Amino acid sequence: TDLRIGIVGVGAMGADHAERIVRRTSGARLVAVSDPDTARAEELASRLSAAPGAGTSPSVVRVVTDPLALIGARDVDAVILASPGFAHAEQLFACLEHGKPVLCEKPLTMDAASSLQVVEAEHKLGRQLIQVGFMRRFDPEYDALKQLLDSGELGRPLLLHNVHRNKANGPGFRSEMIVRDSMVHEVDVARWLLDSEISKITVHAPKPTSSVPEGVLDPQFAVFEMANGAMADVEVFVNFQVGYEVRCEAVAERGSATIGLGSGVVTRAAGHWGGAMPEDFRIRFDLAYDIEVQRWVEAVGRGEIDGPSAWDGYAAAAVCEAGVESLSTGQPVTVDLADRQAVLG
Ligand code: ISE
Repeated sequence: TDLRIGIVGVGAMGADHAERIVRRTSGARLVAVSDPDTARAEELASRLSAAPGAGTSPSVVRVVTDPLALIGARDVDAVILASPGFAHAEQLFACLEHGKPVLCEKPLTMDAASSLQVVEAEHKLGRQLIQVGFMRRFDPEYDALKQLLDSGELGRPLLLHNVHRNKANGPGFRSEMIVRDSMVHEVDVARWLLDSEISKITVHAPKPTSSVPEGVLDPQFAVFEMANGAMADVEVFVNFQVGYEVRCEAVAERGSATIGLGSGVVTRAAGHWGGAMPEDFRIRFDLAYDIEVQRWVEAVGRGEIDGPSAWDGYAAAAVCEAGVESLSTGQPVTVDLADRQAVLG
């Protein structure tokens, strides 16, 4: 039987996941959606109720106005949270209370303290119900880079250079959000690829691009110091104007490896070479999201998670909190991370 999924929040990301569940995920069925914009939720529900699905049964998607009612609904086996970060804490606690597995889009919560409470509450239950939507771990290019580094072929990784650019973001995408919603991906990538916690973060910002409102610091330039001695630098530029671009070069003792140089066709013609740039992350990471959700559905069937845990979400929140502080002072900030052993035993 299909895993019956409810989605909270059907903005850009939630609607993308809804399509994915209905059209491209096997062993899963979308049964309910919730969004403060009821008209948007109704439109999606009726469109997808008619859609031919990849699952074994046709989807009949209903709208549940109250997100907590959706989480508690008896016919919802598992939840995808694609609501804004500030709504996550309450919704995650509801998932834990009802014993519902949840794939939570980043950030886990808005600050380290509430993220740690989530980790502790889940730990008390004795089983992992929360997976965090750091989908880059499922991107075939990142995955290949991780395997290459883990193989030891290039020797010990010394540093990472990361570039993360968006075509544009609304004026509401403030400096702190650039850290918590965008840079958070590199925070997770660095922890995962380098297999170490981030112990110190410094976030600098050059004189901002003229495409942002007064007071918004875009682009930003961060340095992560890892507990194991490696380092990473990150450029995050969320109003690049040109298109979506995510690159990572790992430099190790005996070589380096770069990903994100442009998938698809690179042409050479008329004195130029190049390819197309995707509009946004839904296009660039389409396959990563498909793999993430398919593997999550299968893991939930086994009573497990298969990807970044609540701890990973908490660690990222703690780093971003320090990052926001560093952005305002320009000084390095030591990350105050709870002792993993003490929390998780
Ligand atoms: C967005 O929220 C994402 O998750 C994208 O992956 C990221 O590239 C973008 O900067 C964020 O705004």
